[in-house]
Amino acid sequence: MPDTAIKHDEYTSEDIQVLEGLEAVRKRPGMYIGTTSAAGLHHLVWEIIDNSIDEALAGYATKIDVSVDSDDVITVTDDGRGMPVEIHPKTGVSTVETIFTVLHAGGKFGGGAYKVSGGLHGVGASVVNALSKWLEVTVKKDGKVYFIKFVDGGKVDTPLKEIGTCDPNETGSSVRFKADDEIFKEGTVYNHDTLYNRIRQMAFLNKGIALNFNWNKEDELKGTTSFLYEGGIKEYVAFLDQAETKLFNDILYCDGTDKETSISVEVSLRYNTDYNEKTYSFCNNIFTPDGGMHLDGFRQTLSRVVNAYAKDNKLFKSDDEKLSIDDLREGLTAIISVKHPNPQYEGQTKGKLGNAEVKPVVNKIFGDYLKRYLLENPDTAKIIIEKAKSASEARLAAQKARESVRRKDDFGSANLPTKLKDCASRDASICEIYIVEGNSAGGSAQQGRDSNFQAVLPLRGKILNVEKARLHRIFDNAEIRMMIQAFGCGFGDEIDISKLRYHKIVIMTDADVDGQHIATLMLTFLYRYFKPLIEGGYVYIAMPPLYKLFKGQKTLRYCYSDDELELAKRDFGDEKYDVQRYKGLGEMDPSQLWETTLDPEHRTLKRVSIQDAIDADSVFSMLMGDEVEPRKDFIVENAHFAKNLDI
Ligand code: TSJ
Repeated sequence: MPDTAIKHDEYTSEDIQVLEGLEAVRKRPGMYIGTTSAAGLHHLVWEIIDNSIDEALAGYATKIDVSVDSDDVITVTDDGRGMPVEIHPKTGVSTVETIFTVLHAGGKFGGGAYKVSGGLHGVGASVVNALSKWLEVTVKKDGKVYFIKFVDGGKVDTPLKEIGTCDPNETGSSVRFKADDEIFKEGTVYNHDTLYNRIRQMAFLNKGIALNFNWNKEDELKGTTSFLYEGGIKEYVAFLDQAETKLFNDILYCDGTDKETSISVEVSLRYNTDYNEKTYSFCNNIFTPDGGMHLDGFRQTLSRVVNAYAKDNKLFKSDDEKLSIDDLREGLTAIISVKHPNPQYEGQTKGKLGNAEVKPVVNKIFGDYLKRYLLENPDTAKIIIEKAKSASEARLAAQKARESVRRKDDFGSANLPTKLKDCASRDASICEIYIVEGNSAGGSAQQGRDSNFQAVLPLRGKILNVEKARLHRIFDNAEIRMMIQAFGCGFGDEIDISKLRYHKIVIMTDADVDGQHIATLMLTFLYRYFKPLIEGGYVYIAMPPLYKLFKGQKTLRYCYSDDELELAKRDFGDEKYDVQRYKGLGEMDPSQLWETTLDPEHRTLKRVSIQDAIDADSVFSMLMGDEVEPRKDFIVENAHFAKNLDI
């Protein structure tokens, strides 16, 4: 490249504007990445990966590597064309430098390629740069290797230069960065399972792209996992369904693009013998927890086409028989994935796709396919309709059972369960309820708590396996009825958050495999019957310590993870101390439980996100489902998950 390419010794007015731009990101990072907690930290990685995904979707890259080399350094590499290195006419510096220093520059420099990244937050590489301690870019193209490095929130440290040569057939972009711990004050350590799950999801949602996840840290998770799904979301459905007993072998799949709007649609589904639904919708690779026009279109079409088929083929007993969409949801596993050039997200948490023009596109592409599929596969069509008919009958029976349960217990009233040790305050916004496993731990919690605002509900044994039970059976379970009464807000479709008696619902279980299992059960139950409580951020997991370091009678410190124990051991140097490993909550006396787990000043609570609940739900289905093989595989291959379910 010519010498005149980069001028860093003279600052022009444009340069100053650029610095101001990135400074704005550092001043108000929340505006750009939502939060500076762990979610925001991981968002930086998604932002970078999105760029490589775009390159792959444009047809130029086939492989993306994501590597974690230490706690806080991430490298993303693709085999695309390599970011442009020539001088950009508007900024006077190289395009690659521009991409990283001008806000929202990402899209403007493309060759008109279809860009899908940048959905929910979509802020671009410059924001990542602004929030990094340092960031290095390596580009391979035209047989040359280029390098540029930024430090301290986006200042050029090493201007773009050629650092070597390579095979001219070898091209690609690589970005390596370390997030700034002055911005991410809660820490810059990446979570293995968060990265693993999202990268796998990206691979499911983008068929044919190889995503390799390299966890290079020296711990028990070390290793490389390669994700490549030629079948895309069809394989996603198979994955979500692996623990279920399927009703037929085929997985339905269709895709298509509407020329006029450039909206593309993919739908895949199958039915299993279970009673629950697992339907997830996405726009531009981003999960839309509150659905929207793509999901509405899917449900409308499913109901319209199946009903028309049943009618035409005389599968209904009477003329007015009809399957509702709720009937068709039982046992359904489905993925709806759309790509839209200009998505609009609605709702308080922006989790709902608002573009009305998506619905007719889904109706057309999925409708034409489904109609034809049912005609060509009458046996499968019959199975689907029989399943929905039985759901319809069960729903009527459940409604009756619900009414009788409601009369018996009067869920809405001040009729509280005797096991509940309630708190004094009636101000729900400060009240907390600890749902505690086991009676001995319940006793410690009851004595150790601040009874002004902390209530305790001990649960005995494992709560009902919700996977296997239909709604009317759930309410025969005493533990579940107690929870419903204690929360006070109703359940299912009839939740009234204004009646919720505690704004923190804290699941507290032992830090062992059994405890994790019970936490997963609880989370699955809450996800299925109290979803708005999870969406509203009212559900938490307590984090009791795993270890106590002590000397004689004196407690030196508590450690909440193995990593923390290792760090603590280093901190102590030569000092002599003993380590106690807590096997269960019951081993702590009330004052220790207060100090470590209940006291708002010192405790750690994990807020459960809807994604956590979905992960628990699918882990749970896998561990509880009918199929023995996947369960065994899961436990053997993912032994670390059984230990740490990432909740
Ligand atoms: F932006 C970024 F830094 F976040 C980033 C971008 C990070 C990573 C890991 C990869 C990429 C990236 C960008 N991969 N591939 C590209 N491609 C382009 O920037 C590119 C290359 C050539 C042309 C062209 O028209 O010739 C156009 C584009 C957009």
